[in-house]
Amino acid sequence: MALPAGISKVNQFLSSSRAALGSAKNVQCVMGNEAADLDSMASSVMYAYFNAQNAGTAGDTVFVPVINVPREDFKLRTEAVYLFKEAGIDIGLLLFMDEVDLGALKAKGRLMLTLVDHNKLASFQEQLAGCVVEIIDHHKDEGLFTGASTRIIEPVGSAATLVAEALLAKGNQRLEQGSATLLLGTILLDTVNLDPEAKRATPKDQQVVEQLLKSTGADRKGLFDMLQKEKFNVSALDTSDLLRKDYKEWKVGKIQVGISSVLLPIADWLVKDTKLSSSLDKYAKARKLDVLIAMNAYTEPQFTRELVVFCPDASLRGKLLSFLSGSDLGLAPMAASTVDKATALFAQANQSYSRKKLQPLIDGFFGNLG
Ligand SMILES: [Mn+2]
Repeated sequence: MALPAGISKVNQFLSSSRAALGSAKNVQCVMGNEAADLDSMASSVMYAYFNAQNAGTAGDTVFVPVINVPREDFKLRTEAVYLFKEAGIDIGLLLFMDEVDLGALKAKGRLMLTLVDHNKLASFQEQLAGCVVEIIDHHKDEGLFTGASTRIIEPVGSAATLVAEALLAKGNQRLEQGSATLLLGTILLDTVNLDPEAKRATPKDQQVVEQLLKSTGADRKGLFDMLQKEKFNVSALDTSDLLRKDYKEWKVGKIQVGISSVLLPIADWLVKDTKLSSSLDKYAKARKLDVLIAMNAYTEPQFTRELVVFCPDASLRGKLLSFLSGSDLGLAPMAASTVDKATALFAQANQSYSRKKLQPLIDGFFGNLG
């Protein structure tokens, strides 16, 4: 398949900025937020490209997008995997957080930071605060970095809208097809295809989308539907990826608990992974978990919830399972010959139990164990 028009320029930019990391006097990193969702990733790539175009070949600063998660995590964002591919961007050329030492660049006085899709650094990155020179964001203004040379913070539906606006304002009435596709798909996903009922889209999002549509020739609904579908398409992920895609872990008393939201029916999971119990065991051991819970949720066609409880300690497992079975979760055991005793599978009738609601229930139980 031929690449979208113009995207080779973006790939060349990514390649040369990576290559110049070691030698450039100043490194201006364009960094999205720590959740590294599609908006953060697309906005950082396109805004770094915009900065580099503006700066031209003169100057001793290299502009580089930095994806704020390890490379290993990119595949978990299945909608991003789809859209970057559709736009023609070579993922191998992107720079991920485990591939650059921002602290070392800062120590050498070479680091400048542009924050996109956030305007407050994550707590583990607060030591970089002195390096922030630009902000492009759509979250609530935290009132920080007021001396930044660019400080665009507007409550639009997507940071990509503000990045697209900057690119379009630079005399480009049209963007190259690949770049426009990346920005357009991101805005559509963030605004639920500009749906007024979702209350995400602003007039500016609408206006930018209209302009981007001219550059891509895309079918708006078709692109949105594909992205929405790919967001829930976990077929490329194995059990460990499925578990860590949307995962929280905490300690109650002496008990280490992990809960994952898994977007797959248990029946499909058992087919996909015929050694599910040993995969759960491996995941739990690596994180020193006493209990690992998977909350399976899917719409096929009705919204359905199921629960997997993995607990190798027989005594703890007995207490936990009788507590959960007696709760208002509405659990009905499911049988599967391929899982061992440590793994309990349930259909869950009470659909109101999201992780937010299950967590305090579990906390209460383990808290009372003493
Ligand atoms: Mn965003």
